[in-house]
Amino acid sequence: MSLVFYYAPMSSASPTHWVLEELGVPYEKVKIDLQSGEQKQPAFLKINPNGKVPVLVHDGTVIFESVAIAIHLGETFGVERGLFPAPGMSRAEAIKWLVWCNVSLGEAVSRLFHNTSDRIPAELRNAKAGEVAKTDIERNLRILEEALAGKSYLLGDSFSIVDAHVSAWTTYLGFFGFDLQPYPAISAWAARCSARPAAAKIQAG
Ligand SMILES: N[C@@H](CCC(=O)N[C@@H](CS)C(=O)NCC(=O)O)C(=O)O
Repeated sequence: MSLVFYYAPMSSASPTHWVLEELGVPYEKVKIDLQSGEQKQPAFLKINPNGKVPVLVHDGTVIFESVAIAIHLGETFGVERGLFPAPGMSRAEAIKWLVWCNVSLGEAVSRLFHNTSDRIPAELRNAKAGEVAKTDIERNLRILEEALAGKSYLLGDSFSIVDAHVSAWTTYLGFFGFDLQPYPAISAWAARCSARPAAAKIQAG
């Protein structure tokens, strides 16, 4: 079995990185230098025509899109390790939160980044669009807060790779200076998740 993970530290690849570490499966890491534009070079585009990380190559099959990778890893390695639900309603909930994270929360975070980060050329940024993105993130955080109220983890009492994937995104929000204090259930859950040994390995890059 072969798993090759193309990534960049502190990027959209971090949720995948965390999931791989939680699963404890052997994998090869290949760091892509986003600053130098390695992701747009022909060698990488041959692997992922989108020119983005993360990418996972599993026994020669290329999987891009971090949420697709999380679902695949969960189904393939997570069930037997108690880190992803077997098919059924709980599996449906797992997929719901993973997809929500990228399509709803993540999309707003990406808009915030593209309209406010100084890594984006000033002429491409729009302060008003950045404000709208911030409001959308706050609305999504209220949804997450409600889902976590009275629960230790997103799917109930036990940690799953869904928590790793989603809390990697809330950690990323912290780098934007987003204050999670007004969301006590998210703050407590995020602290539980980031205390896991796998989380420290992600920070190390
Ligand atoms: N929807 C994709 C987003 C991937 C993505 O935006 N990756 C960024 C890293 S933060 C990237 O590789 N950007 C490089 C570029 O666009 O040139 C996913 O979830 O995998």
